[in-house]
Amino acid sequence: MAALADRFRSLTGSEPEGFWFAPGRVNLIGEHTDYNDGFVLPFALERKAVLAAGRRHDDQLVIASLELNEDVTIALKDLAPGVGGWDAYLAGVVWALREAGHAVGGATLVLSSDVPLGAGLSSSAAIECATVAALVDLYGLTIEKMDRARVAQVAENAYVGAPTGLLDQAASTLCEADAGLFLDCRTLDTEQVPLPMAAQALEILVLDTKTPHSHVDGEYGTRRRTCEEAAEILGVDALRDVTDLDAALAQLDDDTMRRRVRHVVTENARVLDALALAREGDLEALAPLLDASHASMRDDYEITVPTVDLAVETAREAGALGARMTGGGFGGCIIALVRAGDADRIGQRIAEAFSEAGYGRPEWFAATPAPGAGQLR
Ligand code: GAF
Repeated sequence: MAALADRFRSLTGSEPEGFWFAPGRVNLIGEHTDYNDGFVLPFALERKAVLAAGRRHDDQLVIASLELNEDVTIALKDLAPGVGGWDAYLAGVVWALREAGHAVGGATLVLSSDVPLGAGLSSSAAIECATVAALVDLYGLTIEKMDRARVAQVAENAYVGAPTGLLDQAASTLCEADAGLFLDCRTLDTEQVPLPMAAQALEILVLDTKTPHSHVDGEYGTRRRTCEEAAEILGVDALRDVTDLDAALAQLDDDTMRRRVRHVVTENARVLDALALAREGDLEALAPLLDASHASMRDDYEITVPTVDLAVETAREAGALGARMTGGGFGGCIIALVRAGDADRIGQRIAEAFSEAGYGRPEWFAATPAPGAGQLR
């Protein structure tokens, strides 16, 4: 925060009005269900994007990044979708708030984030949600948390141009410490689900395979379009509405489409099963659901890659109770449910397997469910 304040002072000659943050997330279960009006169960990480922020009175947006050592100045009147690079994640939020009719003026926003980029841990949602949190407080806006998440999603969809669902922004905004966030992406009902990992002598290993992924890439959009086409053929609003999977599969001619539908429908069921188990407080029982989710993403949704599959298999061989890829796919991170104290040993074992296979060294940490966006001071 001292470095953020220094940079803020060098840009403005004054002190920041405050510091705001929003976290990255892992998704415990419920992958590619959000844009099918389905269910998700993420939790927030301690890794976060932090902003030193203050209002400006010259109708300019000054955005700086400590890590990139860059700054960008944009006039509010020039904000337009498709414009900008890394700064679009912040500028897009200002644009989305103003489009929604909120009285937001200029701002200086100095960013630092320790959420790894392109690792499937929602580094972009963390930046967007921290920006929403800062602007809401700076400009005295009244916006409920779910609507804040939706503004951040508009920034991602319309301004940055990535056709993602609400999972990441909802997690970054609404999660609470020591809990998962169950979200029904149609009704937007939520439930904070206690995840007392330590009390049950468990922990979640998060391992970054370092195989980068990107949502602006075509594969995510292709999966989404296939789901929408399938819903249309099946005569439902969204795949969430498929109640008889076998009957639905019998109506589809295309094998790829059938497998995409099977993933979404079975994944939604797994989230509901996971919710029921977590409500009962039986966290170890989540393990087979994590394994089944991974198999479904690998075989039916086809969004895993060899590094991710090797990490999951090795985690299990090394004693993880269950493991799966987390996030949008095509690289990024896995999570593994492990006995307390095992995370580092299992991470080391995966690193050895990567080395034997000629892959680069992964990075890992044990995750604790952390709170969503807010003001630091
Ligand atoms: C990415 C997207 F941003 C989310 O909306 C979600 O679809 C996820 O991939 C897959 O579950 O993180």
